[in-house]
Amino acid sequence: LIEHGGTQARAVGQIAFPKSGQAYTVGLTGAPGAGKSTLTAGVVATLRATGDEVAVLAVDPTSPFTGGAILGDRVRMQEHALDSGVFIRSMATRGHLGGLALATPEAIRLLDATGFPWVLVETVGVGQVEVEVAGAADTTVVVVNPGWGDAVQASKAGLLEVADVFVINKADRAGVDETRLDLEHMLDLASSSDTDWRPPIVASVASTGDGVGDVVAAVGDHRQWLEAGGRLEAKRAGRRRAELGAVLTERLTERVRALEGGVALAQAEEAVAARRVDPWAAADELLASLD
Ligand SMILES: Nc1nc2c(ncn2[C@@H]2O[C@H](COP(=O)(O)OP(=O)(O)OP(=O)(O)O)[C@@H](O)[C@H]2O)c(=O)[nH]1
Ligand SMILES: [Mg+2]
Repeated sequence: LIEHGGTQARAVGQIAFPKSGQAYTVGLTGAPGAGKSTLTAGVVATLRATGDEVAVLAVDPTSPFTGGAILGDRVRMQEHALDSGVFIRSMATRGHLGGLALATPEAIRLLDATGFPWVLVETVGVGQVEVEVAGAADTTVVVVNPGWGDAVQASKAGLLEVADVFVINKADRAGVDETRLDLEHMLDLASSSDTDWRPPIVASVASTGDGVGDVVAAVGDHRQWLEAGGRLEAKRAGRRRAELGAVLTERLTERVRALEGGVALAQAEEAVAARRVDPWAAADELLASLD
């Protein structure tokens, strides 16, 4: 329902909101094929070993009626398919007007409200919305691979800013040290103060499970840091504020969209085309007519 958006999604959201706020959310993002799903499966296994239940949202930005990625995720997370303590959903927006940016927080809240103590969100770190979605977690894990340039690509994609933990996955390949140096260097340039959190850099081989425990430990360290001094609550409050802004914009866009095909808009277009009115004045008039 949430993927489709509309009034039913709202009804679900209204029930979920007051029951939410307990789950810890972890975003995992990085370039296509970096090993996010494999790593996520490993993280799920580690968390399950403590007895905690885990929900995974694999956000698929590529297709509104998603195809390939779902199959891939199912295969990579197959070991958890029969575990009733694990919920895995590959999510596409289908019809939600606000797109992934608005649908994902609602989906996370629902999973939170149903009692999962952990919600993991995997997105491909290409595109502003996907990075934004992954960054809107309590802890964001950015996955890169060894080799010159991968860290630079991550930086260009805006992943540096959202990273709380860096993982150099596929550490069975050459170039781990170079990538670590690249990341350290970029963190040096970006660091603003000594009291800020400096993202740790962890190496892993997700396909064998090596280092996955270190990734979970680094997430735990960041969580502890956030929970000290009320940082976690402040971060979540900031997120809700940003969400309000996005919802407002979306609601206004919906109302403007409702003008399409109507007489008022056609007349305004005609007036602007004929130079009788300037575009700003025409827009103000149309907006006033919405009320
Ligand atoms: N050598 C090696 N291969 C790995 C490692 N981790 C994952 N892989 C392989 O890399 C490929 C991609 O892994 P995925 O987990 O699907 O990567 P992803 O980032 O989720 O990919 P997308 O969701 O398609 O962007 C698969 O064939 C994995 O088996 C690793 O640590 N070392
Ligand atoms: Mg994947």
